[in-house]
Amino acid sequence: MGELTITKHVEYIKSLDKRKDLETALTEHLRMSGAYWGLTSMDLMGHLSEMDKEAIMVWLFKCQHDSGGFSGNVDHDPHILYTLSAVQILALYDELDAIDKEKVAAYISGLQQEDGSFAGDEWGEVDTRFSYCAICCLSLLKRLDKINIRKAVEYIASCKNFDGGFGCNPGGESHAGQIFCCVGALAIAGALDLVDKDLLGWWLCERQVPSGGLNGRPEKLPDVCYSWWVLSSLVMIDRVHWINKDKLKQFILDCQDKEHGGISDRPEDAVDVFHTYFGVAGLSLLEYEGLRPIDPAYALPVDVVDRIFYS
Ligand code: GRG
Ligand code: ZN
Repeated sequence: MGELTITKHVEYIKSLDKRKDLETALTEHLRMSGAYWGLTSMDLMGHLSEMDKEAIMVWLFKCQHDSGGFSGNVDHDPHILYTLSAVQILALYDELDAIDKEKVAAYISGLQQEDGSFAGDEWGEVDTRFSYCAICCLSLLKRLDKINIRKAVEYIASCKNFDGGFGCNPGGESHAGQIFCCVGALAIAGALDLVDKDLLGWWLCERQVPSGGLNGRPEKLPDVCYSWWVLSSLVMIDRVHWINKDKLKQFILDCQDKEHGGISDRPEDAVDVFHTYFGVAGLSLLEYEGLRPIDPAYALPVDVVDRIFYS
């Protein structure tokens, strides 16, 4: 089996800040999530201290709005996706006490709808991704009591399909990304009994293709990011032994740019920070030597989650 070229990936992530190319321009609006992906990868590889915490904190606070929500970058509109990323970054840096938690919690609870679902922002798009963001974020802030959690769980349960999977809305097709969101939210809410574990586990392990990689739906191509969406869901429902772990490890390692660092969606494609994070996070779930363990529900290193809840 090949090796994870940690030193190269660390250099790749450190170089992202200095780049001014097309990829940087295209992802400008979601920089908060990009920062979370890069910083979490660095922490899992044991190199977080090499990032400029001071500068990151100054920029992060510039992205907070009067509503309490965070935007993807300075001068953009707040959204629940970036609010979660900002809170996750603060958790990584043990700086959750540096924000007004009540204010952030009020922003999130204001997005809950009558049926228990969540809108992503003031424009009102509803999606189970946002249910996950709300529940994960409020749990990290210890403010789950600010929403109607019973209704939030009922809404997620209403998005469950005949195949055991979950979609973005009631009746929406099962997709591994949405399954992570629904299973993760139910895990945090203590409601995993609502998941049909054998049925869902079967659907999820069927995502492994002959190359060892995982896809997000039947008939689709494998992609490194599903090493997170699918694998974390399998771990949460205790069915990870239903896939071939060594073949998946090999697929992720084959997607590395061993010369310049970074991981791509499929072998030979161009690398990006999103797939670098999901490759490293997937290998961490597979207990790859030299990586720190990641929590499958909070998508943060286990010791960060332990520090919040057990110290
Ligand atoms: C903290 C890890 C973390 C996440 C925050 C944003 C979010 C919550 C979750 C997103 C879940 C999701 C829907 C992921 C799927 C992303 C993706 C690869 C979409 C592409 O889907 P298709 O169907 O592509 O267009 P395929 O792979 O099927 O060809
Ligand atoms: Zn992908």
